[in-house]
Amino acid sequence: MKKASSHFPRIRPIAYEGPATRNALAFRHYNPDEVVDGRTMAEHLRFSVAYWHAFRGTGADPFGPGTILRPWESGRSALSVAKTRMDAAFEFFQKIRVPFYCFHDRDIAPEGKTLAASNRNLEQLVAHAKALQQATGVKLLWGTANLFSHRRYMCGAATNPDAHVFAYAAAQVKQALDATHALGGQNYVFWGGREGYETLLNTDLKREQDHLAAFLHMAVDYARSIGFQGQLLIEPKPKEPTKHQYDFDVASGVAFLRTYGLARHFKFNLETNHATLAGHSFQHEIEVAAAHGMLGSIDANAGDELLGWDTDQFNTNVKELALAMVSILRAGGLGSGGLNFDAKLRRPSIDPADLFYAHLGGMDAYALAFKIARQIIADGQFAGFLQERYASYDTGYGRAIARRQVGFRELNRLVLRQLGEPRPRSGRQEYLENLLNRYVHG
Ligand code: XUL
Ligand code: CO
Repeated sequence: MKKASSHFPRIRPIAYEGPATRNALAFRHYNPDEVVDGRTMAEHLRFSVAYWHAFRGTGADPFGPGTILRPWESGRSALSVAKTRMDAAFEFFQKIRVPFYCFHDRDIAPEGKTLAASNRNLEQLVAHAKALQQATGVKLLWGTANLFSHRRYMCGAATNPDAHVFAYAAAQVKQALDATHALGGQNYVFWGGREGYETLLNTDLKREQDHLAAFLHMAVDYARSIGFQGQLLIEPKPKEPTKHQYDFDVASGVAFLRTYGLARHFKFNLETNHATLAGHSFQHEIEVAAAHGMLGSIDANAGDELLGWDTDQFNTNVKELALAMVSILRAGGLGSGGLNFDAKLRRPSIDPADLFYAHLGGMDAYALAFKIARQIIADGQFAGFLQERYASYDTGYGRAIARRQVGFRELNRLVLRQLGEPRPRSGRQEYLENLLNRYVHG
């Protein structure tokens, strides 16, 4: 591999300088090498850059083409541009000090005229990525296939009414699984970009979900057949681009996976902005996934409270992230998952430096949230409150209820003869909100 000159000549690797630093290109809270409980912060947080936003995002919106012009986006052919772009990407990964990245097949390699040509392009870029991974130590958190941009997928991929499109999508995912496996990907993600509908007038909802399940079973079988050990993940999103998406949220995802005998093969990749689009908080989705033992990975971003679409912003809301981290840590962490910045620069953020400000801000916010969450858990005040709130289920008839050892007849007798009227107790919400503020703001 030819050693390219720097694509970010004016930016040095980002260093940890502590909370007091005035250097905007330094970490204030994220110290990748700091050891906490026997593991480095880098190992705890497992940050990842999303290739599609950081290196394919142009700032385009429905009202105008891209504004973000990168010097590496020029060359003899689409393939040579793809390779130079990847060199720039790995330089960025190193300088921003993320241990992982994620991609869609079509982010890293151009689509060809035929599937065979697309596959050949992907193979070339996988070889290039492999060399760059070896040279830098940056690893693949997860791979996925883009089954939503090309017009063939306008009515979905696995849920397309035309079996021909289903077959094409299967062939594409086969190749994307091969690529992910070849690069040692630790997970593989299924985000159902157009697996939903625009109108029920032309949609057989039951058949489409049956087909989606068939597709996922095929993916499980194929992944196992090639020896892929990574975790398979479903990424829920309620809408956008379709009006209704089948993997609406974690709860509907769990119901779908259980219905079709898929639950033991999958966990969830939760995206903050997808949670809020579904009318949930980020922490809610984490708690629901954790309750089912299916918390897999995080697409770290944020929406805008005033907008109803997926704005994919970098999240700097430490309070929201502290609550999320409490739930993640209580669930035992993310395992093979990580914190992937599925977030993009705003249209006017056109300088390469903006890529650095954006990611380091997100990393610092998560690192601070991690520290706050650890303090909250260590102090045990919230946990103690919860334990006491539910204590009546720990002994006596309460325990018998929880263990399903009593029924309506016994409880009816108990209330009539002994317990009488319950004595309500305060939920103490305002007290708890104040307590939380003390941890977040001091
Ligand atoms: C879209 C989205 C995707 C997935 C991967 O909203 O989040 O980028 O993360 O396909
Ligand atoms: Co995402």
